[in-house]
Amino acid sequence: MTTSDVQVAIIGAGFSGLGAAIKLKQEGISDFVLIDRGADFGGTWRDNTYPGAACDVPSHLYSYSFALNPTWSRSYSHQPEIHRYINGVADTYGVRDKARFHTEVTNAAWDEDTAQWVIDTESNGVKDQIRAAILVGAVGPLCEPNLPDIKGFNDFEGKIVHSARWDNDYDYTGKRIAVIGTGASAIQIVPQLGKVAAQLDVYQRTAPWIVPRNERAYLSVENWAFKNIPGYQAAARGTIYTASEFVAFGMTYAPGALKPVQALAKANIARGIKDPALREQATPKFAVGCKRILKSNDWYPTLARDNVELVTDPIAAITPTGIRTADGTLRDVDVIVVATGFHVTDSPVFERIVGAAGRSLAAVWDEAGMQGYKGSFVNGFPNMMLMVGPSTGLGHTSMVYMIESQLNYLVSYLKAVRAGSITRVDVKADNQRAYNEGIQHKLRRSVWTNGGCASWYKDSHGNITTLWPGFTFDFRRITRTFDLDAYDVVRGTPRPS
Ligand code: N01
Repeated sequence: MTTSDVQVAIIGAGFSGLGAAIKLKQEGISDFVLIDRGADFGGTWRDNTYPGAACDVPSHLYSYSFALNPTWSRSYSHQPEIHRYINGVADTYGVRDKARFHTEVTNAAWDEDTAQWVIDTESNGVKDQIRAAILVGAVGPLCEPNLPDIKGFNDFEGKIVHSARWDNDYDYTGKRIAVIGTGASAIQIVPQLGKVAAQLDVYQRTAPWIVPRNERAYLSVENWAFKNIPGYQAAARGTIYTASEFVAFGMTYAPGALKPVQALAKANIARGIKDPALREQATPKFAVGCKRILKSNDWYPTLARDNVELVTDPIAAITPTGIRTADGTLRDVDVIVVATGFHVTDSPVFERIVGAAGRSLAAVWDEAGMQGYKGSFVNGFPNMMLMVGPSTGLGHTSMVYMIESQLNYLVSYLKAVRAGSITRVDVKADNQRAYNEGIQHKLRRSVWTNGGCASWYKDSHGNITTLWPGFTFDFRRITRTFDLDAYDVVRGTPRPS
């Protein structure tokens, strides 16, 4: 095993990890490493290769402001194009040589003596250790697939595939397929499988709200304008951004303002499904916005297909040949697709990050709930900045906007560390507590709390600790400058490792 020292170690090479690498380079910091278990940049956009995978945030908003892409081919981009974009940005900004791909972080522990993070990695069976003054955790909340806890799950003798670990070599044509889940992933997969499956059973526990998806290919004249007319693309971004902030207003401050969205979604159901019984089954029973509002034109027409059955009776068990529902019906299938989401508030990654008191992030959050300060720092975990940490998620607009706000905070933090010869930074417990109380206070009147749904937005304590409540420009404002006063700080020269 070899050990190397770096100033900064970034874990995760998705949108946020890549953004962090670019900002470090621009700040003149070259002594850093970026670690990722995958084969290249892209994070969730590298891992989710299921048929129909696409973004539901408009293309021109779903990109870095410092790396605009005038050549998006569609109003909503599909996974291969976003994956290419991210890798293109990595090359343009020359950070690929900083990446260690196919490398898993098995443990990261704070060493008080040297004021460093000690990061154990494994790559193809080879163990290594990296010691870093600063750790940037950029793994993202949607990286660890959640397999459903259903009786008999391991007994199934056919093929089981999770949406985020798609098998593109398998031929799904003519197969009897079951899809468990009706979230953002499932509503993209099901219409594609519906076209090729002999029989497709869609197991729905909670019907989602789905509005039409206004997707189209850009005309060449539009791409010409995005490329050649100064400010045209920025104006497009600004328009999309402003419109989506109105939705944020409805979710946090005035849920009644979401009524037009509900009307749009109901019209979408009526347009896609003629059978009143099926229409009733597909109609959500909770307030619009409580769970992510989805976008699709082909979900409801697919449910109405002859080879598709919407199953709403609860799943009782998985058998060697299929799925048995509570009413005793067994539907035999060749393939089970589990589109059952991710370990967001209970990610196994949290168990591998060990702070100053020798306790893991998982243990700390299990006890206190998932919380941090400005989505970036966690008391007891010095010199560690999380990207897309607690209370930064969004249900309505581009996460890249939030990521760029955090990148501002990261740069400001690094400047403060450098200017003040700071070796240890830990957010004060009182500041973290007050910050989270403010967030929870705002959330009390939100649709996520009062909308009558269960969702992955909530942690094991039942608190919504994944979402940013309110306008994203407020988050941009509070992350503009690193507020050193909120932190306990140690200055001086670190002891050598
Ligand atoms: O996962 P989900 P996802 N038995 O957790 C059901 C982003 N994303 O992968 O609603 C039966 O939303 C569960 O049922 P219920 C986006 O942020 C974005 O779809 O809990 N069913 C639900 O229907 C999104 O929010 C894009 O009752 C079970 C589904 O599985 C996030 O990723 C595309 C079950 C899980 O839905 C996650 O989306 C894709 C069980 N035991 C993803 N367990 C775009 O940009 C779970 N379910 C378009």
